[in-house]
Amino acid sequence: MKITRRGLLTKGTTLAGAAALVGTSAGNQPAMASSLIDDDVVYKRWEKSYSGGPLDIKPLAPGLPGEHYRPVIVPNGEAMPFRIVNGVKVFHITVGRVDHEFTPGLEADMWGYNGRINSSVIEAVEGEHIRIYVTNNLEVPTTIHWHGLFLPNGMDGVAGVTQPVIKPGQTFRYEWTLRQFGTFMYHAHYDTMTQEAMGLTGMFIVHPRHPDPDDQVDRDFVLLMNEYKLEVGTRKIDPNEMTDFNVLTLNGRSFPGTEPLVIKQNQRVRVRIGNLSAMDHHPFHIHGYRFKVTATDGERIPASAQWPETSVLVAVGQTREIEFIADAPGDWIAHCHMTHHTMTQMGHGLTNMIDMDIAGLTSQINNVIGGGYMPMGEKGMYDMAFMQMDMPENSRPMAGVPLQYGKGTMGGLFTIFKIREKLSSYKDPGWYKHPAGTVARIAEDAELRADGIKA
Ligand SMILES: [Cu+2]
Repeated sequence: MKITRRGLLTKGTTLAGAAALVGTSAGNQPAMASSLIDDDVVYKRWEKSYSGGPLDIKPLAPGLPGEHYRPVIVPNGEAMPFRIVNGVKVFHITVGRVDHEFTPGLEADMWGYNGRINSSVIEAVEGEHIRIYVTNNLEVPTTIHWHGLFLPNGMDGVAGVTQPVIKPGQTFRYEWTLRQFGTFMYHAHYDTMTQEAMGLTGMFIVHPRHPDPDDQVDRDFVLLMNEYKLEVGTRKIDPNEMTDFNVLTLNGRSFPGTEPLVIKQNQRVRVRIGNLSAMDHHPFHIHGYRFKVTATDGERIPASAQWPETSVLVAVGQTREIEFIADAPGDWIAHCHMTHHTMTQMGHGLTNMIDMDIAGLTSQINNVIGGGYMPMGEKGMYDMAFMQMDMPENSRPMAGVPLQYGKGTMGGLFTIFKIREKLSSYKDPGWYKHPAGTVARIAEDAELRADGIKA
C-alpha cells in the first residue's frame, strides 16, 4: 500500500482525536474535509523542521566583517580569527590547558579553546563554506560537536558515532557549507561531562546572507552561560560535581570580572545568550527594560510571534536572542535570577546560623579549640561585605564588591548594561552619574509627616 503524505497527516490527526473529521476514505481512514486544512500550508509549516535540505548546494563567497555583517561583541572574549583560502573560510581551534581567571583573585587550571574559556566565538555567514581545523594539545582525546548546525552527519563531531577521537597531538579537519543563520554553540563531545566542566564550550554565530533591514541592530552581544565547581582555596575544577556549582559565569567570567555591555542611548541592542552549564537552566533577567525574544537556536521568530519578557529562561543546550531599544540611560544590571547563581563560591554549604545568638557559642568553641573560630551568617551574608576577614588564598568572598553606593552582595552570573547619553568610546564609562533628585534616599521627617507615614 502506498502511504501518502496526506494519509500520514490524516492519521496523525485521528490519533489526536480531532473532532473535525468527516467521511471515510477508500483506505478506511477518516478523511479531512478539504476546506478545513490546506495540504500545502501544513507541509510548509513542517518544511522548516528539517536538517537544512540538500547538502550539495553551491557555496557562496565568504562573508566579510563590515561588508556582509556587523561583527558581534564578545565581552571578555573575542571572535576567532580566520583566513580565506580559495573561497573557503578557514578557522583553527587549538584545544589545550588554560590558566584562567574567573574574576580578580579567583583562578583555576582549565581546558579551553584558543587559550580562552567559553569566550572564543566562531563568527561566519550563511551560505559560505567553512573549514575548521582542531588541534588537540590536551593529554586526552577530544572531539568538537557543532551544536544546532545543519551539517553532513560525519562532521557532527560525536566521538565513536560519527568520527574517531582526536588523539593528543592530532589535528582534525571539519568542513561544510553553512545552510542557516542564527546563534549556535560548539563543545567537546568526548567525555563530555569532564571536558565541558573543564571549560570546553563556545558560541558559534552565523549571520544571515541577506539580512532583513528590520532585523538590524547597533550592538550585537554574545554571552555564554556556564557553571563550575571550584573548592575554596583550590585551583582544580571538580568535573564530577552534579548539583552544587559555586562559580557561575558569563563568557567564562564571574562578577565583578564580567565586562559591562556598553551601549549608547537609543541604540538597538541584541543579546545572543547560550547556556552550556552542566546542570542548570538560567533565567536571564535585565533590570529596567522589557525586551523581545526574537530568535531561538531553531530559527528567527517572525515579528508577529516574538514575545515580550523581562527574564528569558535559557535551558541547558539552548540559545535565545533578545532585542530591545536602549532608550533609558543608566547602569542596568542583568543576571541569572536564581539567587545562588549571583553569589561567588562562599554562599554554599554553610551551616545555617540565621537569627542565632552566636556570641556565647563563639566563646565556648574558642575555649575548646584555642581561638580563631568565627561563625557567621546570623544576620545573613551581608555582614561578610563589611567584615575584615582573612580570606583563603584563591577564593572570592561572597560579598564586598565595591560599587558606586557602597559594597555589594552580588557575584557570579551577573553583568551590567551601561547605557549612556554620550559616549566617546565603548570602553567601560565607569558608574552612571544619576541626575540630581533621581536616586532613592533616606526619607526626611517632614516628608514622613506630610504623607502620614509612621516609620
Ligand atoms: Cu542561574
